[in-house]
Amino acid sequence: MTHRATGPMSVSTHYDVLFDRHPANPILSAADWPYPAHSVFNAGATRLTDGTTLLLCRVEDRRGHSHLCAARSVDGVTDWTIDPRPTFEADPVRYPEELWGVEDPRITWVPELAQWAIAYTAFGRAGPGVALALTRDFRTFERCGLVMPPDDKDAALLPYRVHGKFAMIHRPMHDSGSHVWISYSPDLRNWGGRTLVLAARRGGWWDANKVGLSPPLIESPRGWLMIYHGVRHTASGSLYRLGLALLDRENPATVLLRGDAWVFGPEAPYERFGDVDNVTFPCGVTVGTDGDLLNVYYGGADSCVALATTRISRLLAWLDAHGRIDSSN
Ligand code: BMA
Repeated sequence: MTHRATGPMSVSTHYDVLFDRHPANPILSAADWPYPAHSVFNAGATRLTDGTTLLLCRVEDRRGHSHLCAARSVDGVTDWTIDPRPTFEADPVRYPEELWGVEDPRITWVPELAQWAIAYTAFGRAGPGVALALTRDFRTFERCGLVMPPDDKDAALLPYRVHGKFAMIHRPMHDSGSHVWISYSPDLRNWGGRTLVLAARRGGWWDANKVGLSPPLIESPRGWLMIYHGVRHTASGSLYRLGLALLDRENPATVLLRGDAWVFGPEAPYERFGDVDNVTFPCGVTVGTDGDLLNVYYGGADSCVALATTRISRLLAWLDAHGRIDSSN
């Protein structure tokens, strides 16, 4: 029997392929921008009432600071209409925590408020923290200010209250490791009841030391589906890959299943090479009209926006086959 040499650049046929990269990838980059931009990546995503896909892209300028800019497309892949100027900029005079920019938005439609809530990283002198803003149209925004003090990021609001309170997934950073937590609030401004949800593993695991929510939690018939990123530190830098977990619908602090293997990671050139090599970093998803198709929008190597598609049912089936209840070590 002959063996063909396969390096890490090639797709292994021995693991399930859960996500299909769109052939048009990368779908957006700085070259598409109507005003000077250094890089465009890590976009939040939602569908507007008329079915248009809206991406709220992180745009980095040549100062190294980021702002957010909306891009709209009927099919969610091509013909993007990009706002001619920044849609949501840092406001460091009124919000000093935004001194060095706003990054990595996660968008949640909140039926109770009839508004979208955008959780984003506010980067200031004290480090990255989590801030929240509300909008009805992605043109005007009401800021709630800093809701999780530094160092904290990778946050998204849940669309519904949990036991009477708003709930937010976030990722505080600690010397002991950076883990996924949930916090609760009666009014979106005051937060407490912090509870650990998903811990980074240790040692040689792909998700050792640092994990974080990627897109907002995805509602499924079985509970909240979580796509999270795990960071592996190597001699030549960090590897940002994605894993899956399923959280209890009524009590999202409870992990029902967590996979051991990562399910998506840097392979394509636009994921392997960029400002930060070897990064796949989704901040948003949209769900198809069938309630199952999942469009995952992700940053490639901190340099572009790319799209991968999958099915919620496919991810749940994989978790049933490969997930464990207690898989924290
Ligand atoms: C994380 C975040 C992301 C970024 C990633 C890789 O900590 O800051 O915005 O894509 O690092 O650089």
